[in-house]
Amino acid sequence: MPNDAIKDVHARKILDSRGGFTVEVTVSCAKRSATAAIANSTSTGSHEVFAFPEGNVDLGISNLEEVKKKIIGIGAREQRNVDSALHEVGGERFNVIGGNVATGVSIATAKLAASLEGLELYEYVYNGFTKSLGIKKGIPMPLGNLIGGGAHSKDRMSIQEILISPKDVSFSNGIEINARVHKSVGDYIIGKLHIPAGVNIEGAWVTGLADQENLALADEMAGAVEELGVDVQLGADFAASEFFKDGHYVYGDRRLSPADNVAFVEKLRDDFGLAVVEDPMNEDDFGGFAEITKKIGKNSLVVGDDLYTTNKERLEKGIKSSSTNGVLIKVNQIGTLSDTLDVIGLAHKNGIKTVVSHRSRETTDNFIAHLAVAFGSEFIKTGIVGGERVAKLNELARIEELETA
Ligand code: 2PG
Ligand code: MG
Repeated sequence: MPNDAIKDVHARKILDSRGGFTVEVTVSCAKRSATAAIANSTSTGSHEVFAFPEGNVDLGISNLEEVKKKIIGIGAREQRNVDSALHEVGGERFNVIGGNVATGVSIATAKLAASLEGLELYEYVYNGFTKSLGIKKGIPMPLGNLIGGGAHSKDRMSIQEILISPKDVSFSNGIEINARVHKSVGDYIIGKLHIPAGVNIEGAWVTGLADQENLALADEMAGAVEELGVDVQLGADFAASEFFKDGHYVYGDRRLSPADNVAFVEKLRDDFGLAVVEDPMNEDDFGGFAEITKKIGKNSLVVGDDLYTTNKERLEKGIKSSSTNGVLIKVNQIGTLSDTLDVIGLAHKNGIKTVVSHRSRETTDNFIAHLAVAFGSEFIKTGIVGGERVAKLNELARIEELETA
């Protein structure tokens, strides 16, 4: 047996950042092991794989015990073979072992192979997979969640996330600027507006203000750092499927038809200079996305998250319909690194930009920082504060140091 042959696969139940349960998986060969912890979500896309069989973490773990024989014996460097075995035993849309368990095995395998090669995870993924696709590795910009609404906050704002990203700065400078804007929003709403605000599950401010009021607030606070000579762009993850009710988009007491929503999104883009617009339409409305992309895609990145769920067939459909010029990447939406690499390859071939993203109920694992570099992604979308969020940001600052040394 070659010395990278997988000898054991072990999944254990761990807490996510919201106090729910998720898994981490340890994959071992003769002399080494590696572990990957996988996040949970709140606004889950309908077309994602199932995170756990029947939503039950314990069942995912016990089902993996029964089927892990298929994975044992495969070389850790044989990522595609491990991921194919996961599909064989995992069930349709991973309904047998769960997408989070599959993702844990898949990412832990890549980490183990990287460690056997003596490489950082990002170098291993880049050298072994994405370089040959013509992708250039690079440090993404931080796209940070500043003000929250929607399913993540359950307050007055329908839009799920108001995001910020500084332009033309280094990554480590960028996270400092994002943190500064985040702090100034808190100081302003608590100190000046006397709103007893708090932060949501991703560390974004929950203000009790409505959509446009929050966008105006974010715009003002982002503008305040211009004196430092830095331009901070705004973005928004509408997560519109969450407030698409009976054929209408519901913003407070306003109900917009799909056509009116297209116009409204365009107006918000114009009023607040949104550089990134994620999921502005319902998750199956490839045509509605295309209308928005036609209107604003020249100057803004229109990103599909629930629209694509990191699924190659759905991205193919989006490319045919010119639905977006960007795709959000979350490995556990599809369940394996190989499937994710297929999406990255397809996006690259078609000039679609990629944004690697955290999930709302995270772990302290930092593997998405490495993937964002290896995938040559434009942005890494994560929080601005909170241990499980800064775990990714600080790892990217370390990688930036390695890459610029
Ligand atoms: C999103 C993500 C992360 P969730 O919608 O982009 O912010 O949320 O993990 O709840 O799907
Ligand atoms: Mg989203």
